[in-house]
Amino acid sequence: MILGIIGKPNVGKSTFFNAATLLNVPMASYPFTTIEPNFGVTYVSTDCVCRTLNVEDTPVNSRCINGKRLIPIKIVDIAGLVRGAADGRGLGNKFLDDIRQANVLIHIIDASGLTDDEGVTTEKVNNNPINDINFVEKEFDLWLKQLLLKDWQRIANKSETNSGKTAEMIAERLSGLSITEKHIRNAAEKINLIIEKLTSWSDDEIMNFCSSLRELSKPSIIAANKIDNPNAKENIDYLKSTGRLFVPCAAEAELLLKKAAEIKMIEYLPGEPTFNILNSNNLTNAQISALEMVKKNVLDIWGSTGIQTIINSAYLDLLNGIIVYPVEDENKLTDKKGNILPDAYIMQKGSTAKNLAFTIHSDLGETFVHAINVKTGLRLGADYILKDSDIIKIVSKSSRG
Ligand SMILES: Nc1nc2c(ncn2[C@@H]2O[C@H](COP(=O)(O)OP(=O)(O)OP(=O)(O)O)[C@@H](O)[C@H]2O)c(=O)[nH]1
Ligand SMILES: [Mg+2]
Repeated sequence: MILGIIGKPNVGKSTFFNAATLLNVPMASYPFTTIEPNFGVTYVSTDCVCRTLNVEDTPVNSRCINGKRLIPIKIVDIAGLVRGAADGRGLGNKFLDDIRQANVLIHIIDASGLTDDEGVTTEKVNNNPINDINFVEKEFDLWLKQLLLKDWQRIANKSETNSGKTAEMIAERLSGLSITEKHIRNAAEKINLIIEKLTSWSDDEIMNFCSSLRELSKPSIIAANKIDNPNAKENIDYLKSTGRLFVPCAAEAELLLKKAAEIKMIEYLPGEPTFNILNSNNLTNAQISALEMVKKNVLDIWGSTGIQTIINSAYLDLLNGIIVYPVEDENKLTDKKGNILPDAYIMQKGSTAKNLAFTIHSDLGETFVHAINVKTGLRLGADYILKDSDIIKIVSKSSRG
């Protein structure tokens, strides 16, 4: 699973990426600072079961800080997108090619309204963030449509003789885009189009199909960035009135806090509404005033920088993720080496005990016998539907030796 960051140029995509990963990719106040995609690792954060069980854990595949389990995920930051990109403007389709593997998107907009359509910094406030959202999504849909139309006639001809295989053929055409046959079937069904009758689809219907396919295969959350700027308030109120899923955020503030925490200047956990200065005697006046600005303009008004909420929401809400903790020793809650609650896995809601076994290792899936719900001691069958925060022992023929 990969989390992709998209948006028009200069809205703060790379700043968000750096804040999320603590990498140092270039950020600047002009468009197209980023050209090549940046890949990194960030974390989904969840309340760890160690607290409710009152045990001290020793995580292996993840981290646990103050009772928050941090599970690593991949994230990619790409070039900005301008109107006409699908026809080659700006960096053209390059951006779109870089995002093809993403399973879920964070779509960043500049809530301060101080960047124009092309991402150039302006004096005049642009008060319609929905326009920015719409054009970025439209470029995505146009790009998808171009890809699809490349093979349209062949798929249409074959579909007439080989009814039932159309979704499979489209999935093949779009392979490498993390789009499945199921996405394709559901996308058509959602807008009442019959996939087997695609030869009769109008141009508008093909375009609607592409939008529907984008929404299902690359669900997105809007990150309304730069909320430290007072101009943002009006745009945020406006966004609220539209009913779109969005989270206000301040990428620059998060970056500053995380960097300060990294050098032990402050104590700060992503997502928290406050931070503690560890030793104010060592701070310069400039550092103190930067931290005060973050507190005054972001945390006190908005409750958090929003970055962790957005990452969590992408995985846990949009991708329907739950967290499960497999262990090998159900009494000690350990793996073979004695690590306590070593691993946390993000699984999709609806996944079964057997799915978990396969996710851990294909051998474990193939030789699955049953599972144990460690909290209740109950024996579970292969079809048991996992719940959030479950601790599971998989019993397999191989594990029974
Ligand atoms: N006020 C404010 N400025 C921000 C924030 N996040 C980013 N910026 C500024 O916005 C400008 C653009 O930031 P980048 O991260 O380079 O933006 P980008 O979207 O990656 O830009 P491209 O790669 O050119 O598409 C920089 O001057 C950042 O300092 C924020 O939370 N608040
Ligand atoms: Mg960038």
